[in-house]
Amino acid sequence: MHTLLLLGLIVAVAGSASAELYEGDKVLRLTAENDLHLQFLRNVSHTGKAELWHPHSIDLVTTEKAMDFRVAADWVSDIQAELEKIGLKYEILTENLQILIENQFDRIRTRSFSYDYSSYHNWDQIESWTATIAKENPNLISRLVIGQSYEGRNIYLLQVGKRTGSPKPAIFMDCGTHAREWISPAFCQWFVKEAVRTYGTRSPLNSIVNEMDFLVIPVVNVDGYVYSWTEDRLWRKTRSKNFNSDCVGTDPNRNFNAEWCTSGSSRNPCSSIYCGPYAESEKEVKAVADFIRNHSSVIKAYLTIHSYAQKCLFPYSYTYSLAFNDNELANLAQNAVQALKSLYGTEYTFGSGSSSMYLASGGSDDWAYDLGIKYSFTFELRDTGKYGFLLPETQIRPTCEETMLAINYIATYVLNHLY
Ligand code: DDK
Ligand code: ZN
Ligand code: ZN
Repeated sequence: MHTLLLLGLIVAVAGSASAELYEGDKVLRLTAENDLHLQFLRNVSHTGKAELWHPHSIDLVTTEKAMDFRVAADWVSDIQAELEKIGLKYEILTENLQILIENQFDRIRTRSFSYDYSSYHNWDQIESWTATIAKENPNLISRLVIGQSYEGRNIYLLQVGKRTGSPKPAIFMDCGTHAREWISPAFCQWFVKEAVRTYGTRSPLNSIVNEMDFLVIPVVNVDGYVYSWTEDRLWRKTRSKNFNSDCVGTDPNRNFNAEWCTSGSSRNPCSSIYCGPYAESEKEVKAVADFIRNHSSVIKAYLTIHSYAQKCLFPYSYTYSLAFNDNELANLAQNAVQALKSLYGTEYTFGSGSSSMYLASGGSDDWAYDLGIKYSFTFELRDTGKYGFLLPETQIRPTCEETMLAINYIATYVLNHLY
């Protein structure tokens, strides 16, 4: 514990800030009502004046569904005028994105520091946390390095489960695949902390870790995560160089070998959903895929934690076709989001990725599912756009607490339906 405290103090003093990349940028929520509106949205996003924030593929914009766009400062007044001219209704979600970003970093800089799970942590802190928590709980947690990132950082996996001396079924869960989705690594840390806290008690989580192993990667995309702390808070992709372009990075969740680079992904290295030069081109993706392949006989469920949208998704995302156990997955998802809602009333939707979100090929959940892991879920945590990726730290605890209920539900179900 002392190591962590000391480390925290140093980091709190050093702080970190993003360059002013988003000064004056606004986030607008728009609902297109006709083809003219759709055409306008496609045009502006191809010019780069506005960017569909999340979901990411402009060709999937339809009428009826509200869509959030980040509008670059220089174009805000032009675009607002255009929107009014064509009668496209909008709501301003964020007045000035840079201020929201700076507020978050200010709070991180000025808070009195202790390793608490209701704060966002930078990579150095998380890395030393993985060492400490494993060391302090040798009968429950072991730490493995499953590979290195493009920039040479270790990718850690925490095996969380009571040592029984015989092989146990396992649930694999990864966080931090997308750099800017900070609530995701915060959740993986929360989960491990809860496993430690409830160990030896009569809690559902304790029964789970007695009989199964949770294989948890707190941050998959470590380079991107670091970059989101130091350079660009809204970075999504990896940080690998592209040979044919000055644009950096590949979308790790389009880089898995599941109908790779077909629908809902881009061959343009500048796109935030760039699929990469080939499947598993990213070292981080290869490390995760290799680990899962090598342990596929014990892994009974795959969970990947993202934000934001408040959704529980399951295969498929690369096609509108249904998974063979679609009914079972839908039931499971429904019960999981119901458990989640029971705590604070937070509403999640659920369904296959393609029907509930958008077509997206090369995703880890579809890949794991096609490998034979029949319980495969993508969680999109809070919120639904008010803060989006800049979810305030005050929401970490409630978000993690409610998400625990959904994860516990799924884990218990899997334990009772081993295959
Ligand atoms: O990768 C995405 O675009 C989101 C998380 Se930010 C998930 C999309 C659904 C699952 C894709 N396999
Ligand atoms: Zn994501
Ligand atoms: Zn997301």
